[in-house]
Amino acid sequence: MKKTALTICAALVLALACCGCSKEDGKVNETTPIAGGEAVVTPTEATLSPSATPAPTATDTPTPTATPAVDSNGMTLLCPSQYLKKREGATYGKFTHITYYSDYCKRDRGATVLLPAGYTEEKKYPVVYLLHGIFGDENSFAGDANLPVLIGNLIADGLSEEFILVCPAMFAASDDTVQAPGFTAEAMIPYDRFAHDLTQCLIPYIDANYSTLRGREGTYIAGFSMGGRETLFTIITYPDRFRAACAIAPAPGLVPGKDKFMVHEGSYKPEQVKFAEGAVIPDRIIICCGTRDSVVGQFPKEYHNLFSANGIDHIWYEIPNADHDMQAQYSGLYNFLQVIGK
Ligand code: FER
Repeated sequence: MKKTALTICAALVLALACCGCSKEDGKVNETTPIAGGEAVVTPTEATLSPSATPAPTATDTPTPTATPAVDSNGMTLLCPSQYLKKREGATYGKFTHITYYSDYCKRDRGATVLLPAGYTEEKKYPVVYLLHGIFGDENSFAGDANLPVLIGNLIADGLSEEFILVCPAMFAASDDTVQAPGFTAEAMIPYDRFAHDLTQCLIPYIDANYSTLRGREGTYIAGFSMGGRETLFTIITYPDRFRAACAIAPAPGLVPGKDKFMVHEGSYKPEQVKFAEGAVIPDRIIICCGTRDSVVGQFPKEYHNLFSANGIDHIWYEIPNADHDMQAQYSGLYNFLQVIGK
């Protein structure tokens, strides 16, 4: 097979396997609640548009675990399956689509927002910014009907505090650059740029328009795969802005490396991945990955080793038998969302 064909195949596999999940057509009207129903839509055709990220399939759903294993850091290795099922007595929020003006990108940009079911201006809520995988967009997580269920159940059980979930579009191009399904250094630049758009434009927009617990105390960040890499990039770049962070199966490229997809120049040199002495930094950083992740392989573990070598306190755990999949995502989120407000 020719190299270009290989790259396209790899991109296709990734578009199918990665990025969280998305509404089939990826188009959501302004302020229209996004359907969070039971049905999971599977794309009929694998296109390579940014919105072509698939919804989870039955095989992605975690297997039931009666007594899930917990590690020495208190991480529950698999998300208990009952947290992904609707139940009596719990209430579930709905995603809405918003648009904010990014002064950084000089253009309007989209995001989806999941308010807690009982949202009221009388309270101030922490905010979790959740970053999608490569080729995804702001609809990637909003297309996952299980996500509001997981959150509602965690809140109903008192395991999570109520919080606002914001799912941005990470590809922060300042012009009409298309989010091409290519693995080139150039195509990755807008992903790193998102850290600046987030801190300079999106967070201020959310704080101005919702009843939030502003500042570091109430601001959290997490992401899957490319979103995990950008979570790490964002906290290294803006360490004092986030209370806690979670990188689920973070993709390569934060530091130089090479994998089957491309050569990564590295956003930072390994020795730059550290916090200054006495700096205000996140209270909790979680890095996790499936034990059989076929997309990012050992890169998350290498981040863990780098963080350890550079003296960054963090939690590392592996999700038994998970690939680059929903099982890994739900495990990471199940643990991380319990950190909110604590
Ligand atoms: C890579 C492998 C995986 C990469 C990105 C990914 C930028 C992202 C995967 C995903 O988001 O699911 O080499 O390079």
